[in-house]
Amino acid sequence: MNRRAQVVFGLAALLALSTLSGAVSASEKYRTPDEVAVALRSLASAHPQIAKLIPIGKSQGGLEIAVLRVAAQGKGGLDPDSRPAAFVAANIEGTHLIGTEAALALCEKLLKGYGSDKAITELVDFRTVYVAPLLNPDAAGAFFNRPQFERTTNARPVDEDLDMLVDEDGPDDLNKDGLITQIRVKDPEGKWLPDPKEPRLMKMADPQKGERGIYKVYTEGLDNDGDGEYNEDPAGGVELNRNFPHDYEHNVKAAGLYPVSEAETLALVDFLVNHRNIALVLSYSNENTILNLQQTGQAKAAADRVKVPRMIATFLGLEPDQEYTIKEIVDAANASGMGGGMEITEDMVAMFLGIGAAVQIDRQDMPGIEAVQKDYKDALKEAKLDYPEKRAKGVGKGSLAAYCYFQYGVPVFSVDLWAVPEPKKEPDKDALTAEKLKTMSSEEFLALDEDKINALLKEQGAPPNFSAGMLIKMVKSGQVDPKKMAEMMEKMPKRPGADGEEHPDAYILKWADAALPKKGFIEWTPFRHPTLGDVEIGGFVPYLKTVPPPGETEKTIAFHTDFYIGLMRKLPGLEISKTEVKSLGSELYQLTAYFTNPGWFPTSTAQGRRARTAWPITVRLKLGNEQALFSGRPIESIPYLDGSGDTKKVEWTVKGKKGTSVVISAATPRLGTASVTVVLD
Ligand SMILES: [Ca+2]
Ligand SMILES: [Ca+2]
Ligand SMILES: [Ca+2]
Ligand SMILES: [Ca+2]
Repeated sequence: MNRRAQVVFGLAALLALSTLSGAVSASEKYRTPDEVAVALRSLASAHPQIAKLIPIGKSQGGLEIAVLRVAAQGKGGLDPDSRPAAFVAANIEGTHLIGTEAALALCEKLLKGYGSDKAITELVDFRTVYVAPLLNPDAAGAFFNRPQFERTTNARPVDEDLDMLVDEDGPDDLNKDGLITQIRVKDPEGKWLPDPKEPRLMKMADPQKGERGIYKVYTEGLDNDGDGEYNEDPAGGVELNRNFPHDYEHNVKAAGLYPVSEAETLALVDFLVNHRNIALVLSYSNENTILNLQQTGQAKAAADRVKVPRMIATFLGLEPDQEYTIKEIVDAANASGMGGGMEITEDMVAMFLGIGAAVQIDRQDMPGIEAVQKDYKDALKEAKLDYPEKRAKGVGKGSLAAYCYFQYGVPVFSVDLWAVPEPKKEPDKDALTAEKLKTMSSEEFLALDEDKINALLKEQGAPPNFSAGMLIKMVKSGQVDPKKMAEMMEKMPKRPGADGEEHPDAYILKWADAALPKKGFIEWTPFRHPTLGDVEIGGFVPYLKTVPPPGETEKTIAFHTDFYIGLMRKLPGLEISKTEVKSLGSELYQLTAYFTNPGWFPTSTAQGRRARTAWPITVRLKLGNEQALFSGRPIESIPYLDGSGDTKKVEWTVKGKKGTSVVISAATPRLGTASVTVVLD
């Protein structure tokens, strides 16, 4: 080989190697939609025995959407597309770039671990994993555009302001910093004012608190079409994670014209319904449904006119036999003072009367979901992954997760992988805690500084009428001792926002200042706007809240890859675990077959059964020509098997010659078929 050939060969080998390893790792860079497509193709071609690339469609913008199937052929006697499978969805919102990287990392781990890692080998041999790393490529591509504008919509052109022009007025990078941020301009008609504690943040004025707005706030840009509105019709149209057919918001433009109106959602739903073997859906999205069990929130009223239960009707001054519109019930409820100062809404009434879409996790499914939640929280703690739990976002209306749980009828879990970290409170060693209080004598308590007691009260979210002075008096008079007081405090309901009324974005700003100085928040800077006059441009940079800085992704991706593989290993299954044959004489045999779910999840969810999208298990007994069924039925149905080895049996009495055989089978689309041949003996 001459030197030039050597160099060329070396380069080619290097290139091949970098392609095989799936290009650049997540911590270094997020991949563009094109790079994701390349990575998927190279993963599939590097592992032809167990990986198959399945293109499922194209986005509105013409970008490829693909699923990588990871499954060993033929093991377990079932075709990969008809044995229990998990579907892993990623980046349906388009802003969750870390989800795409996590899905690719999962593919790599499964493909590389096959043959060396026992748990992965077993999973790939007997189960099937479908991974869709990028479900909203149009929106995801926006991350790589300059100027950068955070976008969650696909490329469907929509006339947002109904002026017969489409996508005519998007944002403009006026200060040429490559980012679309915000404009604020002083205006007596404005509804915004700077937050008193953190004037860089803008808040809506609350007239009830005597606040008056002094600013108008816009997305950075011009009124390109001169219609008086700014950036009212940018490129892009539909938010895919609102376009699925459950609890769909028909009156929201961003949700699409009708459920599954979009190329991407249609491709995905088509894939799901044509792969009836999918028994578990796992998602990487902005939702964390493991920590936040709230489902789609509250139902929109669906029925036109309803009757009100007698007791409530009487209370509201309505006739129990008459039908009312939801609006009439809402008005009556509010007039009755039943809300105790809280406004009663249509959603509340709909929820109470049980009309509209199902929005709560079925009670029977709860224990399983809570067990996963507990495992997850324990694992997070053990991995020392600090996650701001209370910020976890629940399932959205019309979302993929809502559709898959409520209608497709399988267990669904979504994790968001990363969120802006909650600022750590400086632990003050001298600070008084409820724990310390418990061990104190009354004398020790009375020797305490009042400020310390007040700090503890604030920390515990005590009502404002509780003060140090009051507690000291109570202890002095012997009404209460410190131990009792500590117990009382622990039982006290926590007031939300007890630590003063902090702007909801204040913690994000604190974090951005520390982690990304000058790069997370653009300081408000004066700018001469052609039509708005003297304005300031500034605000949070795009993607700050959803895309973690490089270097913060590796640990959480590795953790969640393992957690999701753990969940996939819990997939339900269907086995004929035992058969018994008993001779009753006169060529009569009693047959008993035991059907077992070896998996941890039940064979179907209660919600799936309620929605009628969970198939029962069909058991068949196939007799030979010279045999006859004496008792029992040739086809039996088992509604479902619970998790963790639940077993049900079916019995028959068969008349047949000794030594002949029958075939017993059990089948359900989600779990495939199991069968066994039994000899009459
Ligand atoms: Ca328009
Ligand atoms: Ca800019
Ligand atoms: Ca305009
Ligand atoms: Ca317009």
